[in-house]
Parts: sequence; structure tokens; C-alpha cells
Amino acid sequence: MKLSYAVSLQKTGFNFIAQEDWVNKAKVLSYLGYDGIELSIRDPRQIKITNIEMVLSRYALKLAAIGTGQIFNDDGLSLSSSKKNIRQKAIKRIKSNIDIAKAFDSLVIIGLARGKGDGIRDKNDSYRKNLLESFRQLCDYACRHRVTMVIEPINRYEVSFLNNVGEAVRFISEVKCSCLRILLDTFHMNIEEKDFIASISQAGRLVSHVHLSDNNRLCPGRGHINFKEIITALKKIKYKGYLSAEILPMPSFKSCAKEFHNYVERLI
Ligand code: LER
Ligand code: MN
Repeated sequence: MKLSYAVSLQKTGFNFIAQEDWVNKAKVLSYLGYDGIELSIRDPRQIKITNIEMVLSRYALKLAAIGTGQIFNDDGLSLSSSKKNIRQKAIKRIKSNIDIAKAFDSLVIIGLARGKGDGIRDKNDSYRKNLLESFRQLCDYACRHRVTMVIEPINRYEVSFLNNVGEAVRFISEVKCSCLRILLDTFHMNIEEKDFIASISQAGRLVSHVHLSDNNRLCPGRGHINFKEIITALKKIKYKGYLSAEILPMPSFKSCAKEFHNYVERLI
């Protein structure tokens, strides 16, 4: 398993993610021995691939994954909106992120970008239908470009659908898309799953990315989640991907990056 750290490329309202001055953060991660960096990209149109290439190669880091949740959080775009033009804008942004992922042999995360529908699920379940339709378009594009997208089950207070591993597994089999996999985030699992170990085993080979944070969104070891058990379960399913820190930068990004690396490396 490899280590990475989630950082936002652009300024964001997400409070739990490290942001601003990502180049310096990449330098710190490289110095600490990280394998990769996970970048959240709000608007891919403002990004120059060559800049990312330059920084990653200077600091010998891989692009572990691309986060897309800011399109919902900061710009109100979502894949489940009842408004077709909003869905289309969201799809367009994510397609551009798929292009970036292709250039770096990376993954695209679909978490918060799923949105909340329009608040309440209506009788016809149009929220679900809209989401399915958006995923069909995205899957078609991602598969053609040989890019994997990972669905992140997110707790019920942040999105209204695909809150746990079981729902994500069923959804993926419904979409029937070979480039769709699962991201496990221990913060959300702590709220939604009955049993971490059973859920990891249920997701099995579909697991392609992992976010680690304790139940309080702090560095693993600062809350009550049993990470030793989780790492053992990931080994059991032969997970070889990234364990990516998605934690509140408290007291500082640097201290968290150091603490996360020490703590998780010892476990793996
Ligand atoms: C994003 O990876 C995440 O975990 C969510 O909690 C975003 O709100
Ligand atoms: Mn996450």
C-alpha cells in the first residue's frame, strides 16, 4: 500500500482539506517520503497539465487521485440535480478531470459531486434516475479513455444517496460499468457501516482508493477507529492502492503530514 495526502489545488470552502500553496505542500510530502498526492480540482479549465507535471516530477510524486466534490460544495453543480443544465455542467467538469487523470494514469473520485438531488427524494425517485443517467454518460467517456472512476460512499448528512458500501456495490452492478470502482473513507464508514471489516470484505476487489481519517476527521490515532484492524482487512482483500490522508490540518498541515506518515507506515 502507498501513502498520499489530499490537497486542494484551488482555494475551497472545504474546511477539512489542506489548501493554498499546493506546490510547497508537495515539497513537504516528498521530503516526508509520500508516494503520491491527491489533488482536488474545482475547475479543470483553470489548470495547466504541464504545471502539475512539472511539480510532480520535481518532487517525485504520483497523482494518486483527483477529487471533484468542490463542483458541488463551491459551485452548486451536481450529477443528480433536477435541472438538466446543472447536470450537464457537472458532467462537463468531471469529463475534463477524466482528461487530466488520463494524462497521469490516475483516478477520478465521484463523491460529493453526486449532490443531494433537490433536498428530498421525490416519489418517482427522479434523483436516482438523474444520477444513473449522469453516470452512464460519464462511464462511457471514462471507459473510452481507460480511466477509473471511484464512487465514494458518503454519510447521509452530506449526500442523499450511496451512503454505504452495500448501496455502492449494488449501484455499480446496476450501471454495469467496468471502470467504476469504490473509494472507502473511514470517516464516513464510521457513521454508516455496521462493521468496518465486513464492509471492506464486501467491497473486496472493487476497492481502488482509500481515505483515512479518524472519526473526528483528525489524523488516524486521534480518535476511536481501530486502524490496525482496517489495514489487516485491506491486506486480506489484497489492496495495493493508496491510503490517502483526508484530515483537518490541525494544528498544521506539516505536523499532520508527519504524524499521518509515521502512524500509518508503522501499521502497514
Ligand atoms: C470527500 O472525500 C469527503 O470525504 C466528503 O466528506 C466531502 O464532504
Ligand atoms: Mn473522503
